[in-house]
Amino acid sequence: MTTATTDSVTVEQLLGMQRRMHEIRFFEDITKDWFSRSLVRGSTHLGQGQEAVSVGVASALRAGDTTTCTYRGHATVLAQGAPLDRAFAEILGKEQGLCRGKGGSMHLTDLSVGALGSFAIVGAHLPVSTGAAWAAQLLGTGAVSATFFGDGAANIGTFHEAMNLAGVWKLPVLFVLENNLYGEYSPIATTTANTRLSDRAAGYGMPGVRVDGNDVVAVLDAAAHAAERARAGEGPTLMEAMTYRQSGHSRSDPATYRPAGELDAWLARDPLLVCAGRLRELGAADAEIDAVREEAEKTVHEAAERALSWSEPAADSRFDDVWENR
Ligand SMILES: Cc1ncc(C[n+]2csc(CCOP(=O)(O)OP(=O)(O)O)c2C)c(N)n1
Ligand SMILES: [Mg+2]
Repeated sequence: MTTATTDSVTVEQLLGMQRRMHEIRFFEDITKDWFSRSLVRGSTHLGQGQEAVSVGVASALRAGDTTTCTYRGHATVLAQGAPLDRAFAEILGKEQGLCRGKGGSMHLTDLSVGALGSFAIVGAHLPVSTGAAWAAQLLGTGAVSATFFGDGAANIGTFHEAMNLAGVWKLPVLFVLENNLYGEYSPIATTTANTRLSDRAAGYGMPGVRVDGNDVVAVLDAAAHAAERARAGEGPTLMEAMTYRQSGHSRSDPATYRPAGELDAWLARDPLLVCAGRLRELGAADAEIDAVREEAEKTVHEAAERALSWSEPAADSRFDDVWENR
């Protein structure tokens, strides 16, 4: 696993990343609470514990770059810069939601920040990001596409097809594999012969790196290197970020299948704690670190209140934006 030093970041940058991770954590906690109070229809897939992957990669991207992600995608879309209140509104099915309330938790999308979509079909989005990268290559924009997916998705056909095409055409794609050790309720070793998924990059002619996905600095370093290669025309990278979802697969899963002690070991390496440690290494004071958390809490709670106060879509708008009107 590649390790990182804090040489590549300033205290200010890292405090910004810590703030964003706190915002995402508060967002997920509030969403969980809303589901338990039946304020939301459908299901939700929370990603507490995986925030450093999205925030680290987003910090390596720039305006014009694009992302796609999964149904466990709140963090990725928020890290790209989607507004908290409109993301909350989408989950609540409100008119002001990112997709005017028609997508919900599993489909957060915000084209204005390059977030091309969250996909509920496992693996469906890897070819979408590969296509966006092909467009960037043809148009010479210099943009990079990052696609986020799970360890389970690495066993889906589209993973191999997208990786192969990106490898052979040297497309500017960053394949971000969030290895959280489980696909739904199945531990990775019960579904996957070689659990070192970064090895698969070799089959498609691209570098494969395995990073500590709970260390936002390690993720940033690896993503910045991959993005630089992609922009220079050197092609895609597979980045396997080792991480852990602290709750179950979806809201209905109590995750009782996990071995005793596993969750506690990962909670001790919570990305917020790891980042706070990094900040102290850089000389940040505890008061600064605490202030970032408090500001994030206030911002997210205010956004949640706004979203709750917004209205339901009008019944006669139910077919608007379902098909493209030409
Ligand atoms: C094509 C397809 N097959 C099965 C499912 C059901 N399903 C939803 S999530 C999931 C597990 C995916 O695991 P992983 O890729 O590791 O992502 P994680 O949920 O751990 O983030 C499965 C099998 C689906 N949505 N799409
Ligand atoms: Mg998984």
